[in-house]
Amino acid sequence: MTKRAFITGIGGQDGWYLAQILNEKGYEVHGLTRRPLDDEVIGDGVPASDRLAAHLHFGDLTDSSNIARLVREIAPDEVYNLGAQSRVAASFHAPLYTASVDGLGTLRVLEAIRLSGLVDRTRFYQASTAELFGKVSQSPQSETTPFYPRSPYAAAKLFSYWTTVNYREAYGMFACNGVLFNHDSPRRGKEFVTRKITSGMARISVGLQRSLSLGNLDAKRDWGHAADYVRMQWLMLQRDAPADYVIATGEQHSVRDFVTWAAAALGIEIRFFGSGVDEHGIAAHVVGEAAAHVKQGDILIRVDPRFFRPTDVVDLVGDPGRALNELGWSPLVTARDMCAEMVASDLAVARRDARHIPSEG
Ligand code: F7E
Repeated sequence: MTKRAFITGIGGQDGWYLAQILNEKGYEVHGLTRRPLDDEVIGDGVPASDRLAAHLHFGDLTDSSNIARLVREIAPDEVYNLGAQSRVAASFHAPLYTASVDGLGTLRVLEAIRLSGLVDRTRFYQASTAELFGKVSQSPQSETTPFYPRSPYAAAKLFSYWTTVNYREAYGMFACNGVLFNHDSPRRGKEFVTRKITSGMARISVGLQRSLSLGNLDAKRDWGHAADYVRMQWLMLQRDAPADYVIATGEQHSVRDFVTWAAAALGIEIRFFGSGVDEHGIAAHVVGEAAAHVKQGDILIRVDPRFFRPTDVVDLVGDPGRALNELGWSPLVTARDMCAEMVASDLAVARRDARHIPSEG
């Protein structure tokens, strides 16, 4: 029997990687998306929409009746609730919308499953987040670490986490939380710091941009690769019994480290001087193609307080021990290798863009 999966947020980074895996496993894949799939051409030259064999359904998580109809009609074996307003900084500007999508949206999907009489059939995965740990009380963070959300995004996700647990306990639903630490890839949106850095540095290296402005360079994250993390999302729903898992690499790096790696992958050695808003990243040594556009002493990185958050989460690192012990999962890609992959992809795009800019005179 062909299994049917329903992915909310199929148009996002994780939706894309997960749909690929499910396609390979022979699932019939359905996806909810607010807009036509991303046609952004990344380094591999292929638009995301070309690679997905999925039935797309238009709508979003604020629309209860649409979700109820879709769940009833699709009658999925597995639901992956990846849809979200996932930008933490934006959630401070749009807290009510964020609460509706990231909090109530989960309840809408769970209720649709319950009211369609699918509680015994449909397995449910909730995209929970390391942002739940927020102002952390212990390091590394595991399945037993207390939550302390620090943004409207995290507060909404807290509601979804506990709602998922409650549907498991109240109705016996196979419902799981994956508490995922940051996971990125060449398909990450440019509003997230990793892709902002790899895209910005690639553009600097080909002369399309002079410098890059960032916020808190001291923030530390546990970065993994999205392709590794969606494997774990699928694995969680194949267990005999539902449970919640932390998904992380166990390694922590700062935003400043990530900038240094991205620059190094482009032949630029960056050194940081100054502190706070006066900190600068300066090109100390440049080799290869970048040397045509970047000179020693150029200021490449600036700090702009516009990118600070009213309350930030500054010190995340996960303990993926349970995922390893119970599911045999461990990440294959390190943060630094992921950074190199993202730089290579963004460099291909920047070179294409540079060729299309008519030269002066
Ligand atoms: O920020 C700092 C920023 O926006 C990482 C989402 O997938 O992962 C993601 O949330 C850190 C923060 O991701 C800039 O202050 C410095 O401390 O890449 P980010 P995030 O907020 O960690 C979690 C697990 C999720 O669940 C979320 O949905 O980097 N930072 N300068 C900056 N961040 C951004 N965006 N832009 C900057 O210029």
